[in-house]
Amino acid sequence: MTHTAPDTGSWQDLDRRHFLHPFTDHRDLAGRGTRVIERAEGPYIFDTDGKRILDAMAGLWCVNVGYGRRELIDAAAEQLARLPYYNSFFQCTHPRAIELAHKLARVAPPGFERVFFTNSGSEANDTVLRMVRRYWDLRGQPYRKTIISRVNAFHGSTVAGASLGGMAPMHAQGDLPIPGIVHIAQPYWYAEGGDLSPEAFGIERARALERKILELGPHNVGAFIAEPIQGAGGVIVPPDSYWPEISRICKEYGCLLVVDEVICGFGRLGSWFGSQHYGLEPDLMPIAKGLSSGYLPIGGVLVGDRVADVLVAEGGEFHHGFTYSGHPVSCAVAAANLDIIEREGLVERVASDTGPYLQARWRELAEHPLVGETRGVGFVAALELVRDKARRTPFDPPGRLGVIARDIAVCEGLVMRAVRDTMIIAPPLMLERGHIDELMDKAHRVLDLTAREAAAFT
Ligand code: PXG
Repeated sequence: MTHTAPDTGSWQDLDRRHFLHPFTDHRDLAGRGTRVIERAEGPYIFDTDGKRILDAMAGLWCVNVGYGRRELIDAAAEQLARLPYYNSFFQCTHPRAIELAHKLARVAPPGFERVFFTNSGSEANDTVLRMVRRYWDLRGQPYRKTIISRVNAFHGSTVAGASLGGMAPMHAQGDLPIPGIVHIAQPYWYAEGGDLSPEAFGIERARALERKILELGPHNVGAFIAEPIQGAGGVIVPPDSYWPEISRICKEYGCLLVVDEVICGFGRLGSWFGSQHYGLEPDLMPIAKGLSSGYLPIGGVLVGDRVADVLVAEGGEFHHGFTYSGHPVSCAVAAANLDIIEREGLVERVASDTGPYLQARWRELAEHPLVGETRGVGFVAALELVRDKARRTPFDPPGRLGVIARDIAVCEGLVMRAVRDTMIIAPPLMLERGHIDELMDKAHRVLDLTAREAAAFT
């Protein structure tokens, strides 16, 4: 029997008829068609038309070690054959989850000895919500239920994840946030800093946390949650003054600090965790994405001793968990992934070699007439497309030029995302300098081509 693979058109047709994509306007998508990604190797993805594209988003911020890694494929295959599934409920456990938990305790900052496994970052943040509230109940302070987050934060798409996040379009669908979650303004200096210096603005936005805690009453506030650098919100790098002030406030009022490491964890900022880059001492760290480099779904919450000691010593049964908590195959792949990161020194490379190189070259783009600001840390970066550089005037309507630039980028063989009119990258950590040069050549060309389109805007 001969078997011919469907062509691009047939895939697109079936896709349109049956597949509801995440975060997608389906009627719009049906009109525009989809790009069918079929295989990947190293930092490149290939579509069904054979086009090779440099994936400067590492999938969706996750393929840290790059595509096609034999060790990860073998780890999955071996574990599938030996024990494809067993649960870790009812007094059972299995070697792969134990090994991964042990490895995580080794790479995590001191004071993080324990992990609760989930399947995604969203489930990790649902777990955070329940753990924070359980912790304060056990501490005899049951009023400390409110969690403070930030506008334009992203913490996932489940009900708790979307509520913790600060995305207005998500809140508008489904009557979110759920009670007990409130949001303060974000440290987005370029868009919201006005005449303040970045330093002054950072302090001002951190003090929004203090004002909110005092408004709610410190005895009612359980935790503050934030990404070290907001990812999906547009790679918002806070001014240097921001995090030290946030740390001071959390300590002063005794509220837990939850640092969402789903994007910044596992090397992206040139440190194992984004918390370390900013010198933070979190109580809980939700993780996912780079934990397995996206090869299989897995997430978790790294639980600091302050919380873990109470949950373990006094908590009794924690009525929470998932069928696939600590899935053996996902754990095997994640452990092999951490081995690669360690063996190849990817964190150190991003810290001292390829990260500084990428950032220096990315800053060149600030010379372009369309670019109002470039920013980034390690292997995550952004630039702002603006109509008037001097006045920081955005394009009107917002977001349209960003989509144009994104589409041009793909045509030029580069995945570069648009968040409104902010162009962002978060490439695989295994990029070599040659790949970075390729990325930059393409980015320059994308900006030049985008400028031609921008000329048509009034
Ligand atoms: N926290 C952060 C900081 C994230 O970026 C999640 C939690 C949720 O993880 P899961 O595994 O449940 O998706 C994320 C996810 C985008 C985009 O448009 C970003 C994410 C997810 C979907 C789209 O950049 N980040």
